[in-house]
Amino acid sequence: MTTTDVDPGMLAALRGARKLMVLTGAGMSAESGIPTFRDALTGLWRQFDAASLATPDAFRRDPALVWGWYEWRRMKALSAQPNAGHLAIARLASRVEHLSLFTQNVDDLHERAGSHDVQHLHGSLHHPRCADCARPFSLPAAAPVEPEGGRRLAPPSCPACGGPVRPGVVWFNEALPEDVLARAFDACGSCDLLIVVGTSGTVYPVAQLPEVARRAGSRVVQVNPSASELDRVCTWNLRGSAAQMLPALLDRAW
Ligand code: BV8
Ligand code: ZN
Repeated sequence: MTTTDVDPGMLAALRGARKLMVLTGAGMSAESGIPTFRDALTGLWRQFDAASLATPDAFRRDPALVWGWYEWRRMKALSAQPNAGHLAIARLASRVEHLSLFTQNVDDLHERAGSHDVQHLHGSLHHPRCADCARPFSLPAAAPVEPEGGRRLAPPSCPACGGPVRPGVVWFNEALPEDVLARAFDACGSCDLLIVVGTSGTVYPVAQLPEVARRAGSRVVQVNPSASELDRVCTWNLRGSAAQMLPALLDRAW
């Protein structure tokens, strides 16, 4: 069922949920000013699409092009603020017995909104590591200062082995963190309600989680201003933005 308003059945499912799972994608951070993965890239990277840069091959081929992109994105993430949708999800945790939050996003806006135990299925901009020996690398606390149009930037060298430092994200054709993915499948299989926010449902294995939840008997609410690959799977498709619909859901439920 597709609706532009919060539905009484949805509210009852939310109020009655003992175990609630939330899964977010790039649309969750759109109203914080962070471009989604679907949005065209700009500046130095405008002739690329994100999926072609977010790969180990792209980094091997041109580490400065890729590292410059991630530092520009890290600057954007650090200068962004959590939006009303992030804050609503953080508030939700005190309303239900058990909430598990999984995100495909690599920013830290859920954490900065007050959510705890945020599970990053695709890693994080804030935890780079050595591409060779995997030793974690500490970035300076201050946000990088990158030109708006971006620039090529050679990645730092690992102090232990001299290898190039890489972003702590999961690239295409890289395995997701096994423990986080296993927890996500467990949560899908046991939650009463899954709320999916701001994802096109096009990237696997995460894109299959809503269907896993439905098959396990959960109901699924999707919050997205547009149709997505997940429409056919979700119990309710709530057409609206994260920053509008999530506070409305909470305000109407309690
Ligand atoms: C793997 C981190 C195996 C990096 C990302 C064919 C079929 C099935 C699978 C595959 C296939 N070919 C290849 C694969 C596998 C591949 C894949 O799924 N490819 C796709 C393109 C078909 N998957 C992988 O490679 C994964 N790994 O399979 O490994 C393996 C196993 C063992 C050993 C080795 C290998 C890894 C995938 C992870 C890639 N990394 N991100 C970075 O950020 O740079 S993915 C990246 O795109 C994001 O993290 C996100 O997860 C994903 C999709 O983006 P969304 O979050 O959905 O955002 P998007 O822009 O797409 O959409 C935004 C949505 O928000 C829209 O719907 C929009 O309407 C909505 N919206 C907009 N504004 C708002 C809003 N919603 C609410 N409010 C708003 N205001
Ligand atoms: Zn190293």
